Amino acid sequence: MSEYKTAIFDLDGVIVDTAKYHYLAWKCLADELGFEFTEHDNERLKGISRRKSLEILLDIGGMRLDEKTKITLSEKKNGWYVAFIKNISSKEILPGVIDFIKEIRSLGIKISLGSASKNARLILQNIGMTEYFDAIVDGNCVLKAKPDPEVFIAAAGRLGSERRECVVFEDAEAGIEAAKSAGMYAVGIGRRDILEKADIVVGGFSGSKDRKIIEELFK
Ligand code: B16
Ligand code: MG
Repeated sequence: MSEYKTAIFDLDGVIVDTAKYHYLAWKCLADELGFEFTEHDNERLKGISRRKSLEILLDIGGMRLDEKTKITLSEKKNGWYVAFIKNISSKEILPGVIDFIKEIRSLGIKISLGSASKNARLILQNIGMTEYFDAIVDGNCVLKAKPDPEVFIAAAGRLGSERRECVVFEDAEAGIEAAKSAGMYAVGIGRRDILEKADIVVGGFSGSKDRKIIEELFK
């Protein structure tokens, strides 16, 4: 029988691809501030908190601003982002995820969200997936953002699971680092060259080869 009893899913990039909306919203801000922000730059912002993302963005633009302005800009970006995700639906759920969650749930595996986003509940509600989670831990529940392990440790705690019993599914380097420092098994979703610290890396939940590999973890 498997040593893993709990699966913790990151949201953006694992369950739904909202990265494009984060990018558009940050780009609106960069445009307004008068500097270029490319999709390549956006890779640096994946999986990390809104505040840390703003710091990186300002660094890219070579700008130094006071605390009050930073708060205003961060709220502004979030306003655009929330407007972009307002109409997302189940159509944007990444292929194979629901099916995979249903399957491991039927094996008795507990499911938690472990996301840096403060908008996670809104997204889950819009895509109709709230009910699949036994626990939801998001950016509102933690003080320290990924790569700090707090979000995943809190998820395990909510479910009464030992850290070594948890498998984390993550698409960002910072998230893989967080899972490993939490002492959990880390499955990278995406590219092996970016997620090299993960225990294994798969392209997603729908390819038959990838699917077999991740299903085996819970059997
Ligand atoms: P918000 P995840 C992360 O979500 C995103 O990947 C990251 O780009 C974003 O800055 C962060 O959430 C905070 O999001 O501004 O909505 O609070 O990948 O941890 O699910
Ligand atoms: Mg992510």
